[in-house]
Amino acid sequence: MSGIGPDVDVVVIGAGFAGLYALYKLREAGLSVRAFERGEGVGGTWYWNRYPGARVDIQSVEYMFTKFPDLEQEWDWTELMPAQAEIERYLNWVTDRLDLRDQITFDTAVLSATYDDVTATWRVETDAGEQVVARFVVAATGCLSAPIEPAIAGLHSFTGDSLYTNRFPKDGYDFTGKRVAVIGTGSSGVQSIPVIAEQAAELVVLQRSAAYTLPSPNRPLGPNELDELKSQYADIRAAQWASPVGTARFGAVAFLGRRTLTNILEASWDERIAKLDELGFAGCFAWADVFLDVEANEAATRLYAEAIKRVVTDPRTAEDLVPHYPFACKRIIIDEGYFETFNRDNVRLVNLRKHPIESVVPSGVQLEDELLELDVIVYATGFDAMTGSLSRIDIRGRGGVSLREVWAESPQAYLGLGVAGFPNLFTVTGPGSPSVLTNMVTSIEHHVEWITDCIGHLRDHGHCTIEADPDAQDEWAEYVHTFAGPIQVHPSCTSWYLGANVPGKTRYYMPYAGGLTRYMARCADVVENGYAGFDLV
Ligand code: NA7
Repeated sequence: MSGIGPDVDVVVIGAGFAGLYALYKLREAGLSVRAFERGEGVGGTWYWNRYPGARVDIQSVEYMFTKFPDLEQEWDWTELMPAQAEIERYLNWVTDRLDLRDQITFDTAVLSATYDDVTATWRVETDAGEQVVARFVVAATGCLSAPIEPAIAGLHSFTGDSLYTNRFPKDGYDFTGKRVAVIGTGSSGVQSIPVIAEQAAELVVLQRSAAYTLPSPNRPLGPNELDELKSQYADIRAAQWASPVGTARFGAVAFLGRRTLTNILEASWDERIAKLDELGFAGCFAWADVFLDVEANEAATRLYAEAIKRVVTDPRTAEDLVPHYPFACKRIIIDEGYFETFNRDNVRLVNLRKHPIESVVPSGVQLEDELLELDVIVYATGFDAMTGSLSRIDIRGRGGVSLREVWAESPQAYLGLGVAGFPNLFTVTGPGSPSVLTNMVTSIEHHVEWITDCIGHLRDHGHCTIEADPDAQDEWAEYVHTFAGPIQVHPSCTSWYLGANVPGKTRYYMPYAGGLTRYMARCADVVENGYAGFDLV
């Protein structure tokens, strides 16, 4: 650490999609940058979540950086929707092609970041004992990177293998011949269960809330298909950037493109069933009113129960697999053979609402009415989303105020990018950003470019600091709330969008659901009006 002035212009925390792009753009802008990454490699979410079956729900040709026309021609995707390993390979390739690796300190977590009012700098401290003073901090810490440990008694008493989907062993795990339980049926559970079932001797799925999941349209890209797509990249990019969700080709929700204007509430049961016959699971939701109206949503769930019955042969299991909260209040899952897995002889579903877990014990899981003897427990129990990764760092802004404490009360960030009281701290995909409701890569590119331009503006105009104005932040938060409809904030919804999956976390709808295009226009407007809502000093 130098005695006078900062060591670097910017510290970037994280080396996933956001951190890598931030590193590239900030360096391109002529700024000195250091990045710290907790993992041993790049990838962020795609580094840690290497559980069997992990796959993105966006088409590969849109789940990549969009601003490198030469580079994108060189990268060959093999599937319509890539699996974790391929995305991780892509990010490593990009890192090397853009020559970013040397600027990243791996295997190093940032423990604290403290703002100094006098020098207008941040002192960043790592778990390796290093201290770096920077003018700006760009938190590229991801929305789904702070794992939650499930509140289950005796968790650490188990003498078999405990695995976590969100930090799955790097060399994989062989479930062959093992008695396995998976706890959690969100995206990670639903994607890993069919793969584990194929290997395990016995698999028990411990389900607290049933999942809404749709069959994945994934397939290998056919011969010449990628060449054809590459020749259209310019058009694909234009369509992507014009789309409110940052993806024009719709991976998981392809059925949305086939949505009719018919309301499910105006359709007879026979008409609803006809839609199921035509579209399968997607037919439950291909109605105009399902995403807007709670009653319509309930009708869709009844149709979904019918769709499950068509696949799952055991009636009690089929019934237990029906969710009891609105469709699309949580992120829609895509799966490969999830419901079919429950027809296997070695797979059993336990409905935890009827048979709660008492505790984990040395030999397995003790339910209220049964002991499950196990060799392996897989926890697919989720994240402290959107705020958790930053709240776990001791971040102190003006006057020593703690971001953790500020966000515990109300997780707000102006435009999702900056927090009042924390000058020169940028939160890529922070609460109040469209991020998780869009293609993350597209949103990340937008946010990072906005931040880079902003820092360039400050430098060019001789400003030392930028800080969100508390009133502007409040107004933004109110505006963000206008987009959270009755489905998203339904009392029965325990989504991570609401923070409702974390015991004790304030129930607060965090992402901006107004669409990326509208959001980008607003961000541009803020800039045109001299960074309206921010104080520049
Ligand atoms: P999710 O979607 O938060 O799912 C976590 C699952 O774990 C969910 O089914 C939870 O049930 C369950 N869970 C959590 N704690 C417990 C305890 N204590 N006992 C039993 N079951 C529990 O996380 P994922 O990793 O699957 O997916 C996160 C995102 O990654 C996903 O949305 C995609 O965007 C990609 P609950 O629903 O809380 O009743």
